[in-house]
Amino acid sequence: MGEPQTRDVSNHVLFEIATEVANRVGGIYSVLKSKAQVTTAEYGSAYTLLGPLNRQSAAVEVEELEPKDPALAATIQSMGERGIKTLYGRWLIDGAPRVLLFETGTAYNYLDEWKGDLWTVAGIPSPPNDHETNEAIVFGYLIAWFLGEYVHHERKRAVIAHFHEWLAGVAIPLCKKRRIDVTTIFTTHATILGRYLCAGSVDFYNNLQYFDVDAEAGKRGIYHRYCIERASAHSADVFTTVSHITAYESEHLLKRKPDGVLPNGLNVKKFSATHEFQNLHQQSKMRINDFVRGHFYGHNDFDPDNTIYMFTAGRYEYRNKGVDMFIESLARLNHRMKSAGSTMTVVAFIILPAQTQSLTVEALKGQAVIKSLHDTIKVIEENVGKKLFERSLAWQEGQELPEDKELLSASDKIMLRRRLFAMKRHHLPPIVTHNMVNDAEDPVLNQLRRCQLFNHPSDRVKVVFHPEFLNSANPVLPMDYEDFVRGTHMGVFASYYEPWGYTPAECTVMGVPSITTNLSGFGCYMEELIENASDYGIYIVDRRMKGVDDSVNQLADYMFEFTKKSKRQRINQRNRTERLSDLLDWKRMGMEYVKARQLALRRAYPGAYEEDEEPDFFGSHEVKISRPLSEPGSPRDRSGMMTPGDFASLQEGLEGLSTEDYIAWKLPEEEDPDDYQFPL
Ligand code: G6P
Ligand code: 1S3
Repeated sequence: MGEPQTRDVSNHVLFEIATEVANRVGGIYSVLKSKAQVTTAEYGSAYTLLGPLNRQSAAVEVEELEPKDPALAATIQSMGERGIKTLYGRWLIDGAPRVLLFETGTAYNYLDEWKGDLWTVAGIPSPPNDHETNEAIVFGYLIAWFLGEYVHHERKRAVIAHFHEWLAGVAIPLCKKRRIDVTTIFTTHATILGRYLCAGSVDFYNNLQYFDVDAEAGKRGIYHRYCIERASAHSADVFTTVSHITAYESEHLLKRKPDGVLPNGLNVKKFSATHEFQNLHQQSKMRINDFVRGHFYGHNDFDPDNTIYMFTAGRYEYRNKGVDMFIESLARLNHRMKSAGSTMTVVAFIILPAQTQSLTVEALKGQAVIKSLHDTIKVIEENVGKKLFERSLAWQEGQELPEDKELLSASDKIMLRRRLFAMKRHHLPPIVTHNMVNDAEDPVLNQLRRCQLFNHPSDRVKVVFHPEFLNSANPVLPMDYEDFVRGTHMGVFASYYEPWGYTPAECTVMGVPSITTNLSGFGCYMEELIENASDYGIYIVDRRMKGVDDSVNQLADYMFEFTKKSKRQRINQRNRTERLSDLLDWKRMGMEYVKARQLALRRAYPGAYEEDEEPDFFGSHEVKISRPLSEPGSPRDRSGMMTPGDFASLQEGLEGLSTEDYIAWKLPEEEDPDDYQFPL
């Protein structure tokens, strides 16, 4: 590197590079967006996110600004003079971080030259028609270009470039080869090969160390992508993943043991009292009730008060996200509830975006007939009210009280009868809300059919497949995802391949119990951290040591036991679940990012630190959260706090850094539900 010892490490600059900056695609967008607040609090204007420009989403998410940092302004200007268009501005989210977005289209004239160069300097091939890879190459070369120019203009401060995922990783080997004076971190949120292998029918975890990685990538036509990911992992100063399970996978598939684990946090908004989120649950549940009444019109023979709403949601990766296991377990749950004569009903929602043509007429009709029933009853209510008032005014002592029968006029009765007739249905309530592009081959629909989950009146488990993400402008289920989650009773995420898993974590901070597996990063984290996690509404299905059939039964058991809880027990459990939310707050999880950055600086600028030896940033601790106060104590209880990185190797020795906020976390006091009033 040019002048390694001269840069100021304590007053450094941070760039975070990803393809999902101000551009929602998947999990990385959630990571960057929710983390922005803690990172801007730490860095202020020394933090900038770099990403490709997607004009459509930038138009609503980014407010354009003039760069104040002279090095940044000079770099943008010089790239601009060579035809590269950029957008610099503030991302309009909590924390309002600065972003610099590159219009990759303005650099495509360099594509062939850069592809050739990538082969020469890193031995990475690139086939002609892989658009995603072409984008990754152009973006990577633009980032390397940017960083090279930036450190030429910024001579004093050290620069950390933190890259997320292979799609943003091409610049890392380039930084190494060109000896650009920056220190790099690469965080992988999954491995390409792992995702592909798991989606097939291999016994992934038992064979991890035996895969012939090049051959497997070649067979799947992803060798070039795999090369980019592997080169990113190997050329970065610090290599990290989002969980221990993905660390293990990376070690075997990418052949570099990660330096540490940077788990995903959330921007937790705490309520001053627990009953506030309980009230929100009730309000949202009422809105789900409205949908259910419409969807099941003519078959509303189950009592909303004895109904449990469960759901799964995520990217449509049928096997990886465990949707196969969820449906099979629902079938077994249905059988058990029927055999046990349960009076409860479970409505299970499957929310996975798939290719659809439109909402079905039946789904729209369901909401429409209920709305007109509602409207008619309102008119009748008014008529009856008016009549009752008039009769009451004319009432004399000694007369009979007004009779209910007289209150309903003949025309009211006809109106009502019409609405009731409109609700007659000669077929079962549908299992899907949309017309699917590939109905006959859709894996979810086919499995629901195979398991005969058809919403029959005798079924205790009803299903609704909503193949589109939720939003409040949807005419059938008009709710945003967050409101929907709050209104449900339980999230079920039976993942087989899940490096972290935001969905159960989001449930936790909203106080909604969830089921996850010990193959998900989140599940492993919670299992390590909490004794009797199920008391806290965190159920973990064993998909490691059990056969598939046993795991399915365990999942069905968890759900069945949950249906047996009383309302009071559910309320208590939600309170406990919500108390775990601080555990997932970026204020705590962000500590691992701090450690990774410290390690990156030490590796690039060892001369700037007094001790020669690299401290064990990710050291290990033996601490566990004990069971809830309202559960009987256990002599095995351990107490104290940790973050997932503590199970691996970045911890300790962070001079001048207070770990208080992150480490000395204690469970908040349990609020007794008797202390507040709620209608049971
Ligand atoms: C919250 C509300 C209560 C409501 C309860 C329903 O706790 O504050 O008013 O009775 O939710 O719980 P459930 O599990 O039946 O949806
Ligand atoms: C990945 O997104 P996915 O749903 O494809 O990254 C997410 C953010 O780190 C992570 O939560 C998830 O498990 C991964 O799988």
